Amino acid sequence: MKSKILNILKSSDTYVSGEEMSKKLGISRSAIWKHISQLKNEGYVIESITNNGYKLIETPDILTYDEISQYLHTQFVGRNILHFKKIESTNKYAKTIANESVDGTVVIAEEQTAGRGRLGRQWVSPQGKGIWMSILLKPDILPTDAHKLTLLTASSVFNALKEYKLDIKIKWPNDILINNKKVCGILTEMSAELNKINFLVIGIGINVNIEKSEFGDDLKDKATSLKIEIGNDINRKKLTAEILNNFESLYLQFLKNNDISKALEIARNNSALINNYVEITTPQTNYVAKVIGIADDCTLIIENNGKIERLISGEVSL
Ligand code: BT5
Repeated sequence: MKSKILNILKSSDTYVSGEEMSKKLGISRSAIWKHISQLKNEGYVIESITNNGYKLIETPDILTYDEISQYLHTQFVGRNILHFKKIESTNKYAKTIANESVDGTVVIAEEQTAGRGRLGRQWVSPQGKGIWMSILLKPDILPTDAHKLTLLTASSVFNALKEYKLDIKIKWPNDILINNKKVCGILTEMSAELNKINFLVIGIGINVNIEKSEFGDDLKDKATSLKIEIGNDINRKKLTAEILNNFESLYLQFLKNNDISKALEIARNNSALINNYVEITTPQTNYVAKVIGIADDCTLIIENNGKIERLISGEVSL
């Protein structure tokens, strides 16, 4: 109902009376007023004048379904969006609601107070400056194929960012870089049995409108944002939808024909690693190797001391 009221306000450039809305929607005028109050709480600036009605003056920069759906072309990914002003971590939350939530649910927060990277590392997620979201999926694939979805997600983000015409590279397995600095990180987590995935949560963090001065000393030299690279604010709503649109299109292809070739092509053609010497860190050791390519199963092909090896995941630094 709140969305319907918002749509009526959005499509009118004059005042809409409470009575008119109450007739149209079949609810009382006090119910209309309650929904208007909720919208104001979300940040919509709505002017109300006695005898005249309500007028939408300003729409907030928030990543709710009401704001994103105008750009969304998906069948199911992002059709249920759970939006939070502040949360510990969207991945953590998505895992707690996974069993009772529909496939394709997206959890989005304006701010994360305990955003996480891999191995429990911190992910900096300031309020209203990025896209901090998690996609919940329930695919009928083998747990051993789950890592392919990290690559597929990276390729989706790449596709969505392509229009900005920047020097964007995918750093296998889970980073997107602009001018060699990290603009996006992906964290895929799953709950699975040996042969069956219960659910997957794919967390995507993108630095959108963060200023250079807002990165702490530890990140200043290795992180960037779209705003830093482009020089002006970017529409987070459109970008969020574009990522979900691109993701669903690659994901459906993968589910239907087990075909990941398109995502692989993007990851290969725009790889930050291929043909470079990198340092690989495993829990046991670290060593330098040359990256040869990305295999059809999405593992990284490296040449280590003359031997060709494959990595399924890992810490790779340039
Ligand atoms: C990642 O881990 O890159 C995965 C990041 C996933 C974040 C999303 S946001 C929505 C969802 N909810 C969550 O709680 N997480 C996901 P990793 O490869 O381990 O990289 C972590 C490292 O990146 C840190 O140790 C920092 O050095 C660096 N880092 C932290 N915050 C950053 C930021 N905002 N931008 C760039 N680099 C950052």
